[in-house]
Amino acid sequence: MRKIKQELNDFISRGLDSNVRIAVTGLSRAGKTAFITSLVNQLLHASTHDNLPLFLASRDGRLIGAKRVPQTNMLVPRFGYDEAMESLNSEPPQWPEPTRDVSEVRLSLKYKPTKRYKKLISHSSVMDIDIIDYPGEWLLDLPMLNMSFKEWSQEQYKSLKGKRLELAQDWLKSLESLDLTAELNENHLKNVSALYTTYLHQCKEAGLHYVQPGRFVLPGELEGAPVLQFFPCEFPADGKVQSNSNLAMLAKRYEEYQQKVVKVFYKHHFATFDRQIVLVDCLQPLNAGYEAFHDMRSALEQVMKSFKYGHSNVLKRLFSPKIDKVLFAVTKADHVTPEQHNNLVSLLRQLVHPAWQTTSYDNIDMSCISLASIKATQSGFIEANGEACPAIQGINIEGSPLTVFPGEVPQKLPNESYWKQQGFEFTSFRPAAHDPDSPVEHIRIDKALEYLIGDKLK
Ligand SMILES: Nc1nc2c(ncn2[C@@H]2O[C@H](COP(=O)(O)OP(=O)(O)OP(=O)(O)O)[C@@H](O)[C@H]2O)c(=O)[nH]1
Ligand SMILES: [Mg+2]
Repeated sequence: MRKIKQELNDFISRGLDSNVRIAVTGLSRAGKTAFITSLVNQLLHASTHDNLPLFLASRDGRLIGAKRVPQTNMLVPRFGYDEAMESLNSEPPQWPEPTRDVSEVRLSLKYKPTKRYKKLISHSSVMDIDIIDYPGEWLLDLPMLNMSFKEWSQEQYKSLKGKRLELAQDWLKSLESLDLTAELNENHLKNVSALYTTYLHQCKEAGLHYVQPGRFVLPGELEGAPVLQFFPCEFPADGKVQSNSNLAMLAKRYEEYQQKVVKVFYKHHFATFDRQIVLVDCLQPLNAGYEAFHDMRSALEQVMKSFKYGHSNVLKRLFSPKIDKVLFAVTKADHVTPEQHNNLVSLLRQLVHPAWQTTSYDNIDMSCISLASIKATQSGFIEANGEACPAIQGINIEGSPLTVFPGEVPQKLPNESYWKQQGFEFTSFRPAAHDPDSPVEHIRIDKALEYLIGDKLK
């Protein structure tokens, strides 16, 4: 009898709370895997440790516990939490492997509700959270939905300047030997596409993140598929596209990419998200230079357009919006001393606010924070010239102990001459060794949690 009552209670409370789907994105290496790993790790330890003081349900002792449960979406690969923890717990500790595709993990949170109607039904409620990891590069493809192959090609040619033009040389040369109007030669198209893909990869390696099509650099399960074998090209002067020509095939693949890759992502994944966190690594483009920094700004502006679906006809036609909160978080804050954290947030705001403010985002709340998912350094002070200077201490990637003042983070977007004069050099650190029975050390993961799900645990 007691068991039936308990099951009934669980059923009712689950029915009331349902679940929240939190999407985690960011351009490659932004820190998505580290963030999800830490978030899961923190929640699993929350009932036994005081590790989340800024997450009110936890601080107030209302979070009874969290456990991992099997995900219900069978079509999406499982997020590799165990593999990531294994890397962090290895000797010496390692960062988790880079990931290339969408994946998800589900947690079930049991908590004491504060809302009266919930309390009347049961002393405790259950909320499932799905955390989804997907590459931010996929959001860069959105404008392609509004462009024909010809228009898209023209846009891509326009962007061939500076570093991009330099990197594009091999691909552009290979295009010279391709007759677009000639009869289809699949092998030739494959070879030129390979060079275009290499060019996009090289852009990313040079710190230029705004690349299209996004799947070319992060193909996931589509690796090698013909739908990823096209490239922008200059149309014949008369604009005619002969059937069965190389050009006709390129245009066909582009359309297939729009329909079967871009639209499918928005319809089957994006449409299901309730909350979104966009992770941004500001330090990598600061290290890389002026062009990289401004390129990241364009990429972020592009990413933001996906949250503008209230006004976007393309997205409106595809699905009805669900995301009502977006959190932008600058990651790896433990690379700099704590008094620089405000500057990190201020820099992030400058990247995000102009684009956010010029568009009215229907009923979407937005906030910016800085965080470190997995703290790799300890902060303190060192004495220099008789004065106490802030510093961080950790083990660098090569395995040597390092104590440094990593430098100031500019509060505002620096101009080009700033890089010419001094530049930046933020060092990478190994994750810190930690006791597997304790949660990993973090900075403000709890603040992110409060923003993302605090209101749902009332
Ligand atoms: N110090 C420090 N470094 C971090 C932190 N989070 C991520 N990193 C560094 O950033 C790298 C990339 O982090 P990931 O979590 O793998 O980033 P990702 O966005 O999942 O990367 P992809 O899967 O390649 O797209 C790691 O290998 C670390 O070197 C952090 O909290 N602190
Ligand atoms: Mg990853």
